[in-house]
Amino acid sequence: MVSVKEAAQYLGVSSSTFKRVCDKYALPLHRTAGGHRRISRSDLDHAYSLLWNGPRKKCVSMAPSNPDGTQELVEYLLDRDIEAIIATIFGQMESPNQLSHVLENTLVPALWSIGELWRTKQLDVYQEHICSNTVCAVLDQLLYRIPKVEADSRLAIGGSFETNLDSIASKFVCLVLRSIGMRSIDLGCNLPVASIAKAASDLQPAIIWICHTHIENPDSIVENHRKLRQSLDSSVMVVIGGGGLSPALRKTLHDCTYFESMSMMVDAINANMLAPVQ
Ligand code: B12
Repeated sequence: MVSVKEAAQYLGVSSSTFKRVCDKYALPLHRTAGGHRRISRSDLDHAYSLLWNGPRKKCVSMAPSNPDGTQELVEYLLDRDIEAIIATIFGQMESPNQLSHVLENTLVPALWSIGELWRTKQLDVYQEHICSNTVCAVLDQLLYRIPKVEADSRLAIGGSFETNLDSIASKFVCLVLRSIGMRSIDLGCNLPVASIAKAASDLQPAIIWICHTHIENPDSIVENHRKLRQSLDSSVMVVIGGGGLSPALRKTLHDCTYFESMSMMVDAINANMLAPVQ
C-alpha cells in the first residue's frame, strides 16, 4: 500500500490532482487504522497508465537486470572495496566508449538497490551514505583511468541546481562525456543559477548538463531552467536527466533537452543529433 504523497510523486502530479484522478477513474483509496489514505500498488500502476496513456517505462536507473551481480556490487560498496568495483567495471568494458552502458548495468542498478534497501529499512542511512561516498570515490578514480581527451575537443560543464545535493549523477555524466572524447568539468551540486551562468561565460562550454535525481520543488526547477536559458548564448545546449523528473515536469521544461539515460545522450552526441535550443 502506498501513501497519497508517494503515489502523487510516482505519478508526477500534486496530491490534490492524484485524489481527483482516483475519483475520476473510481480507483479505491483505503484507510489505515489512523485514518490515512492508501492506494494499492496495482491500482497505482493502473492510475499511471490511465493518466499517461501507457505503463510506466522501466527506466535504466531502475530495477537491476542482473540481480546477483548487483547484489555483489552492493556488498563491495558497503565494504568500500573500490578496487573490486573498478575491476568489475573494466571487466565488462572492451573500449572506453562503452562506459555509459557498463555503468548503467553496474553502479546505476546498485544505487537503485541501495535506495530500495534504504526505503524498506534494510539499510540504515549511514550505510547508504557509505555506499554513496564509495560510488563517488570510484567515479573520481575512473576519471583518471580513461584516456586523456584532446585539448581542443568540445567542452561540457554541469552539476545540479541550488538546494539539490545530488553529486553522483553529475559525476556519472562528467565521466561518460569524457569517455567519448569530450572535455568535461563537473561543477558539483547545490549550484545557484548565477554561478552556472558565470562558469558558462568564463569557460565557454558547448554543452551544460543539469542533473535532477531528487526534486523537491518542481516550480523552482522550471524557474531555474528559464533563468539559466536566458543567461546563455543560444548556441549552448542544455541537457538534463535524472530519476526525479516526472513526465509532467518534463513537459514544462522547454529550454533544454531531456535524456532518459546517459547512453541515450551519448548516442545523440555520436549521431550529431544534439542541436542547440533556439
Ligand atoms: C544516494 C542517494 C541520496 C543521497 C545523494 C548523495 C549524492 N552525493 O548524490 C542523499 C543522502 C543526498 C539523498 C537524499 C534524499 N533522498 Co535519495 N537516493 C539516493 C539513491 C540511493 C541514489 C541516487 C543516485 O545518485 N542515483 C544515480 C543517479 C545517477 O540516478 P538518476 O538520477 O536516476 O540518473 C539516471 C538517469 O536519470 C540519467 N541521468 C541523471 N542525470 C542526468 C543528466 C543528464 C544530462 C543525462 C543525459 C542523464 C542523466 O542517468 C542516470 C543513470 O541512468 C537513490 C536511489 C536511486 N534510485 O537512484 C535514492 C532516492 C533517489 N532518494 C530518495 C529520497 C526519498 C531521498 C530523500 C527525500 C530522503 C529524505 N527523507 O531525506 C532525500 C532528498 C534529498 C534532496 N532533496 O536532495 C528516493 C526518491 C523517491 C522519489 N521518487 O521521490 C530514492 C529513489 C530512494 C528510494 N528508493 O526511495 N539520496
